[in-house]
Amino acid sequence: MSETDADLRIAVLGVGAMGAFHVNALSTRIHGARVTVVNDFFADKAAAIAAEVGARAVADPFDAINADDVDAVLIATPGSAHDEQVNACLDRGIPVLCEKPLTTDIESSYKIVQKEAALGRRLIQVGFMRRFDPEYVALKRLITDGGLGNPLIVHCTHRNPDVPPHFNAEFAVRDSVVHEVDVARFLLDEEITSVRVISGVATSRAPQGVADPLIVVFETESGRIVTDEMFVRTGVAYEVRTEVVGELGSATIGLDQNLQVKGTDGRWGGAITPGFVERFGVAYDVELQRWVDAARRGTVDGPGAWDGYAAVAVCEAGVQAVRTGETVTVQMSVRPGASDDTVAEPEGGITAPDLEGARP
Ligand code: ISE
Repeated sequence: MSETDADLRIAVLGVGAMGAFHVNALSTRIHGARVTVVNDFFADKAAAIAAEVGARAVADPFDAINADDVDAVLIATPGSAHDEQVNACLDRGIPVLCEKPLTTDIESSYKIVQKEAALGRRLIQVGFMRRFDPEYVALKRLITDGGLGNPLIVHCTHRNPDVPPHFNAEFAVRDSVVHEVDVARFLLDEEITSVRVISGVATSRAPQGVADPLIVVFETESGRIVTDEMFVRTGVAYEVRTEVVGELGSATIGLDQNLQVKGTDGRWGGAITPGFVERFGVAYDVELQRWVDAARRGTVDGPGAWDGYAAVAVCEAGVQAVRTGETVTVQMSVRPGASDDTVAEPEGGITAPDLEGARP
């Protein structure tokens, strides 16, 4: 940026459902930013989304990253494209918000961690939006303030109403369980050291031979246990709950406690959340606003390359656990310049997000 108070000019790579959602947010609800360039594998899709927000469509993602009218990049392309695209952002020295996964294998993720460390400044944020959800923020604060005493166990439930047929157990680990991996690291402030995946009777909604649901059991460095029920074809709704059990009590989030109605039909109840955009819409917008604000200050204010790498490493162990049925140890290299804080935390700490102007 030439002026510190100028809008952050953003290239969005990949405008499938998530990328298009972010383009819309950046153009309507997020302050201090504007989308100048849109890129997608499908040129007509890029052109249509670009036209909606007064941006230009660029066919080559690397031309988009290196364009003169781009100060920062948001990557929402398929995971297999992330490695080269994130590296190109580092080469140019501009901030990048990359949807998970950081890359699709441990080695390339670690190389990115090392490359950013060598640059001496943080440029990468990874799209673990749950860290910006008001309920997760409140839970984290409760733990940090000692309200639960020593947290002993985290129980997670992650249910999707439906997914495409290619979504097998390994895919579910990489694409869905990855969120609980980050949540566990965020809430407990320590690394995950081993993973076990148990599958029982599968739902008849799952394709033949696909294990769904799964119970994933993580162990952390200090020996805490995290359980995750991962069920991606419930046929019901989007349900993400987290309960932390500590020495002084327990706390639960994600109870869908919205408007409760008692009707003349003799029934009572509220609305169930259909999908992740509805459940985490506010979190996505807070994430974007904090990323934009931080980028304009020349910094990063959210989960970074190390968190992306750690998630890839744990998911890789998770995939091995699916394949072998064994408890698999997570293989992680040393964090460059590691100090006591091994789990990166947002620069702004765990303060409640400012929701002003960030409602989907
Ligand atoms: C999806 O990619 C997400 O990120 C959602 O948050 C998660 O609930 C879903 O299972 C994933 O497929």
